[in-house]
Amino acid sequence: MSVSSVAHGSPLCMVSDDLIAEAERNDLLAEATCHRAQARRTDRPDWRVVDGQQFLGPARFWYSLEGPRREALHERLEPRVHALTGRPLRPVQSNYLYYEQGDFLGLHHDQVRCPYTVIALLDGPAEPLCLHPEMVGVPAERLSRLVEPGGHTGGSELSLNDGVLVFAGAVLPHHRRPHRTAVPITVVTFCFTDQPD
Ligand SMILES: O=C(O)CCC(=O)C(=O)O
Repeated sequence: MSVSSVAHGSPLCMVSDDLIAEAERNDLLAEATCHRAQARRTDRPDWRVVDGQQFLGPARFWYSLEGPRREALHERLEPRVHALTGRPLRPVQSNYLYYEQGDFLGLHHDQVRCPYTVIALLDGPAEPLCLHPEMVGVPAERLSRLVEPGGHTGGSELSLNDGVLVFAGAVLPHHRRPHRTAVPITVVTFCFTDQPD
């Protein structure tokens, strides 16, 4: 998928091969690797709804909010994301995510305050992220009836090996299937908001 559908005049999903430079990616991987040992665990056996709209399905993975280099890149991404999406946005939250064998991220939305999320693969044999354009606009309580134990199935597969994903994660439900191999993967995510400080 390169560019895709458009919702309310804004692109739902884009893949960029130059949003993050190779040197920046290597720098992030080095930082993510440093923080791996202190990463925190998300282990959410059930779904829940946040802010009345954000659906969060079951999930199991490690994450780290540490990382000044990631935060500095988040700031530098702002004009690049503006150029891509046509919208002035402000960096709010970013994370390193680590998936080991069996870890997954079930069907979910990103935070309501973030019209765009940027996701890049830093390391490892990642399977595709699965996007669900057919579920845009489906209310959270209806998504809850679609929850499957251990993640989810279906969706349009998007390989993070093709580039950096810039997408409307707050409205476009997505999931990552359980990671199958013993070699872990490391992912970085950056959220951008249009809300005032
Ligand atoms: O695991 C991934 O590739 C993306 C993580 C994700 O979906 C998210 O942070 O919302």
